[in-house]
Amino acid sequence: MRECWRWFGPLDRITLPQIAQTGASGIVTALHDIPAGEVWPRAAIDARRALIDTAGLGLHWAVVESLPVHDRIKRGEGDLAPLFANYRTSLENLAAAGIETVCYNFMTVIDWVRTDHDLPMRGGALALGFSTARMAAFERHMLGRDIGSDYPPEAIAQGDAWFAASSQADRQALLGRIMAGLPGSYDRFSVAGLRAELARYEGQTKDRLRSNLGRFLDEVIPTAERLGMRLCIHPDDPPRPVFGLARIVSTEEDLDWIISRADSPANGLTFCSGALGASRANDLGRIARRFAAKVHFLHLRSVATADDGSFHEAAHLEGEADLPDLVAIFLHEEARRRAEGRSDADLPFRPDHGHEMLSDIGAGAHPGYPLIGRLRGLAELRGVIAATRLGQG
Ligand SMILES: [Mn+2]
Repeated sequence: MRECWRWFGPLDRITLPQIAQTGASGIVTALHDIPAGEVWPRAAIDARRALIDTAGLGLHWAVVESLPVHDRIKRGEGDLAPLFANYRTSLENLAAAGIETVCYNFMTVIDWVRTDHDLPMRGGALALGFSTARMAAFERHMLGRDIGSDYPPEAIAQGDAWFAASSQADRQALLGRIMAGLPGSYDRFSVAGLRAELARYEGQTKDRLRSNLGRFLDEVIPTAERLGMRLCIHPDDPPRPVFGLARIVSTEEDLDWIISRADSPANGLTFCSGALGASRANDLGRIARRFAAKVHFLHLRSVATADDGSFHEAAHLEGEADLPDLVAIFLHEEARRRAEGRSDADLPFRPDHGHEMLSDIGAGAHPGYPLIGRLRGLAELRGVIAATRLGQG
């Protein structure tokens, strides 16, 4: 398993020499400054790769996360031929630079959602979390949505009580934390802006969203396959509807639909134990065993869930995900690939998120991406991997 680290590029406060000190060798990054839908030019890809290669640190660009899918493709809106052509050109440019693994997602409007960025853990570390009560309060009282039975009745009642007691500052802070998951920019939607954006997805049912993903796969998978690339879709985070938006990458059945939709080695999955693990209906071990052959990239972390669907991000070896079991499954898969002489037998993985802790506090990392918290996760996983390898002989 190839130890990787997500780096947000030259503007990331965490530097390549710091990443080298964590022991990771693979860099996971993207050209975040290029708007979704535009071509990633060969020169820009080469410049990013050169930054990583020429640092003399033994690092290489292992995975693109993410090559974003334009919202119009997700909505199936208008003439999409130029957008599909641009995506294929970006894949060709990445392949020419030697990059083979490309992560993407099919979440609409917002990439990930948390209501809390600073839940106190033991000794003062801070974790990300999702409260169904406060999400229900936000949707019902700030967004003005009819949330019907989207959330459990007790969560809705708790959310009503939270809202009634909240100050204007509490509400603004909640809006800021929820909107932090907006992709690609630091513009935060206002409530009015979010409402307008959501209106563009009215009538976008699960079936329609699936057919739009199917069309995307039809358009790009043959090119990826010809280039020897591996696309890997990231699950919805959290794996439940938010803002009433349809979700199609949340369950085992969803993953089966995606894999069955295009039978190609280029059509694969990012196995994110944290995103999938936030739903108790997902049996992580079962999903990992079932789809191991289609997994091209691993995000390893663990969450602790509550009865009402709330969760928080636990330390990597705590919470409910059995990461040692998942590591064993994927080491086994690597051995199987190696026996077949495959070139993709070294699976890239990264510690996906970590607590803000020690010198992370106040250091201003991206939410979920602090230096020390992820270093702790990576080091623990490295130990698990080494011990499991010994056990598997
Ligand atoms: Mn993930």
